[in-house]
Amino acid sequence: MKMKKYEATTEQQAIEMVKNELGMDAIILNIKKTQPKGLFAFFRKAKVEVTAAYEDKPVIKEQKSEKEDKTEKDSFNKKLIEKSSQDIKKIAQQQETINELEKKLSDTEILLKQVMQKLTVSSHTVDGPRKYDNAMLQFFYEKLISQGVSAKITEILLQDVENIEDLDNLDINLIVKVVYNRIISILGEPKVLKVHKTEKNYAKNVVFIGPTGVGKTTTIAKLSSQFIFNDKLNVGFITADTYRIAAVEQLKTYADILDSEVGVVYNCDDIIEKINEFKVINDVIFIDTAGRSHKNLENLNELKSFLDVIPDAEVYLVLSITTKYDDLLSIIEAYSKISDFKIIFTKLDETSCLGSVLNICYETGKEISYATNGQNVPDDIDIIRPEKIARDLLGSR
Ligand SMILES: Nc1nc2c(ncn2[C@@H]2O[C@H](COP(=O)(O)OP(=O)(O)OP(=O)(O)O)[C@@H](O)[C@H]2O)c(=O)[nH]1
Ligand SMILES: [Mg+2]
Repeated sequence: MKMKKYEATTEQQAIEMVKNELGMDAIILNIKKTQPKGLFAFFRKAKVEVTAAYEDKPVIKEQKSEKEDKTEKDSFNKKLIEKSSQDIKKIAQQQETINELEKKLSDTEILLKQVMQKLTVSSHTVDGPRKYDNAMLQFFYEKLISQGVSAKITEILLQDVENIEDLDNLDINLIVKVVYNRIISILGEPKVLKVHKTEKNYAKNVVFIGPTGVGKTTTIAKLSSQFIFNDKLNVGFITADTYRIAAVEQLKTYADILDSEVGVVYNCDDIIEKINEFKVINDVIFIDTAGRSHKNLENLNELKSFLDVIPDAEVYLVLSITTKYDDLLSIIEAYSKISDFKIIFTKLDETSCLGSVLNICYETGKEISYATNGQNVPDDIDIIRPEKIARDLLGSR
């Protein structure tokens, strides 16, 4: 096959030229209108360029009579017009198919983008940080995450805001208010240790348990000081921590300052005996225990049998807020198996991330009570203030 281009002022003329020269079998490949360019283009006419393909063999024209020639020419012209209109139709159909394909492609592209977007959103919620379209929501999301609030709970906190209509015109104060209230409701009402002057032969038994070095003994000293100095109550101390060298001495030092008595116990019988002795003269007995790893089941079981013999024990699990959140959860889970308890958080002065407090309240449903924020006895302790934690988490100390 060979190709040749023909130029004429109309499409019809160009096709006629093709068929005349190359014969009826010539195929029209393309029809292009060319606009005149350059200076004086306005005065020149548009042209039509036709590209045709033909078999590479000469078209032999026989000598015919004038009449034969005319009839042949007429029928040739008729066929030519038919053929060229068929060619034009074919090209138009091809163009239509191309247009349809292009539309389908662009529809598929849009669909693909939507799927990708959905995939990104869901993968963010499962594996990584969530991305919010709204800049203010994104800001609060990052703020809460940086405070140690888990991604799951942060999303829960922002859910109420997300549901607000007209999100784009949100007032920042409204977001703060909504999230603040949600934090307060998750933290709940902190539980204070209530001790009253009691009749003889009754004392409240308050036990402190928890991992090693979290501040159990120091917290006992802080809390008991308040009852002795502010409420003028009689306080007795019992320690079951006979494992760590100087543990007894540590509690005795505080007890001496507070002018109180310390009893040391080694087993379950000892503790029952000591409680019976102390309850006669005291309103409250603070019982210190040895720090126990939550992974040591034998030690935890030993602690459990100890707790089981203490009448009406009010138990506090002491946790350092500096402990990794996942470990805090494991500690709470392990200790939950041996007793019910309220939580005291220590060492708040050593971190600026209070997210774990909120996470724990949400995930475990445990009640919270006190927070300590320094080594000073008796001052560095206070009831947990949910409003203060909410303010800290929202970055408005
Ligand atoms: N920074 C800071 N240190 C604290 C706080 N509470 C306790 N500590 C310190 O933590 C260390 C351990 O305190 P303890 O009271 O002995 O801890 P414990 O839980 O009784 O320890 P074990 O009996 O060995 O399990 C001491 O140096 C305390 O002064 C607090 O709120 N902030
Ligand atoms: Mg101790």
